[in-house]
Amino acid sequence: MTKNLFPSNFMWGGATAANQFEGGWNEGGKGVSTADMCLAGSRTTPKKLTKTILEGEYYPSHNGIDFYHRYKEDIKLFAEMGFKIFRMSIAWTRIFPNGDDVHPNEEGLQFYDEVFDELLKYGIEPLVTISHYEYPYHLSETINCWESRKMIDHYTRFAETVMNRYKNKVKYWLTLNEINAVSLESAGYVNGGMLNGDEDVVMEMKIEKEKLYQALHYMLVASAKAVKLGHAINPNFVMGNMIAYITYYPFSCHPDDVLETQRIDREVNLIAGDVQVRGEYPQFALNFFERNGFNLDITEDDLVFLKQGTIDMFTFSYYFTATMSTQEDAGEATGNFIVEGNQNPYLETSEWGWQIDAKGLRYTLNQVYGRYQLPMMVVENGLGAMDKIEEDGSIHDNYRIAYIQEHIKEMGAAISEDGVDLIGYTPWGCIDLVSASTGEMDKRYGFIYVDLDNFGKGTFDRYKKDSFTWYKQVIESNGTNL
Ligand code: BGP
Repeated sequence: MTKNLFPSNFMWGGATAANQFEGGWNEGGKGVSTADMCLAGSRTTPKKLTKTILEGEYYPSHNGIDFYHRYKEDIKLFAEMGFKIFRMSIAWTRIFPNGDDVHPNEEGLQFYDEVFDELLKYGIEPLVTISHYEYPYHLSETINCWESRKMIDHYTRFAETVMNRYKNKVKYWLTLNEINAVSLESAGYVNGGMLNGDEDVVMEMKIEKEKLYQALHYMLVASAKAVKLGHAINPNFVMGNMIAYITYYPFSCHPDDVLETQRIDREVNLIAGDVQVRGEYPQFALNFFERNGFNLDITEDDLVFLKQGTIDMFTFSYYFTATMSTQEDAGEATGNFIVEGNQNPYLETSEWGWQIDAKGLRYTLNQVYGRYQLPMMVVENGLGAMDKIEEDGSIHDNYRIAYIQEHIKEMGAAISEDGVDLIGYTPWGCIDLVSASTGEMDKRYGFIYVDLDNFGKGTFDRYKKDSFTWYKQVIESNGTNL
């Protein structure tokens, strides 16, 4: 036993997203989402994205891991681990099947009523991402989602509808998942719902940077409007953002590397974060837009909305760090297609090229808290790994335990030694689910194993991994028994 580093009301839990685990894609009046159009292996490189649902092809979001039908069983397992909080998202197309429908779909609204009731029955606080990596596909086809300003109204109507409906059941809300990721070229479709306009079934992602930052702007305005609405609907709401926080280190102490690191940190993390916390673009963002010749549609009204919708809590996902250099001989590229930069020779790398860096989490928490002084939650973190299920149904995932253990230690240090106001931790994919980047099942994060393979074959049965028992004990001891 070590000393207690976490406050007694620290919120331990886990995180999921509807498009990656719910399934029931065409049940209960649900419409087709952007995620529903992706074949396995195609989530961020939608070359195989189809305009029609092809007979006999496997679309991982269609069944997900079938939370839609098994939520009672799953929530019971979360409760057994002692979850205080559970992060999930609402499938937009369950509520507004086409995105621009006149009335919401009552059956969809009822589904989440039941899920929230089930969570509350066990004393688990829902943490709801209003929109996580899926949009009504109809809006992609008609207005190209976040390429269009019209999306702001569609989103705010959806947000208002769900916040009103669940105002007595949900207190913690996140507006848009990994909002800053839309500016990364690999995420224009997955996070922006943007097609490239190609009429053909086969698409290449060639969305220009300007369009991506324009999309980010519209999303920031939509997020601010949702925050403002949320505060009006229930003053007790805690409204948060959600940033894919990518911490970069200078590859060397060469001042050019340091400046390069500062540049990318600003472009990737700080533009969105500053706007959501401070309600205005920092000067470096405006200079960046100008330097690149971006002619963005940013109106005076937008600037007012940004000011009125600043967040109460800063949340982010944290998986890896990267290094930046201006030198030609700075070593290998990250091996992680999501980020640019170089490998860090001091870190180990996951099977998917993500460099594991627990101390980097402590550093990141301090950076963010030092900049914004808001309560924070780490709402995604974890190790994607292949698991082996033994004949007796056990799964010995000591590598996952080691990963999370190290990250928890660093969070504890950030709280107790550095004074960071961290209020919760929801590791990603607390139950195995479909990977966002690969669209496959074998990149698993869960404490709970789901019998399902990359081709949709399996019983969907749930098994407790070794990490299940371990995490239960971590929560029970409030992070002292690691
Ligand atoms: C984040 C997303 C999640 C998620 C996670 C892990 O970027 O918000 O939806 O899946 O990353 O990524 P992956 O599934 O690609 O391993």
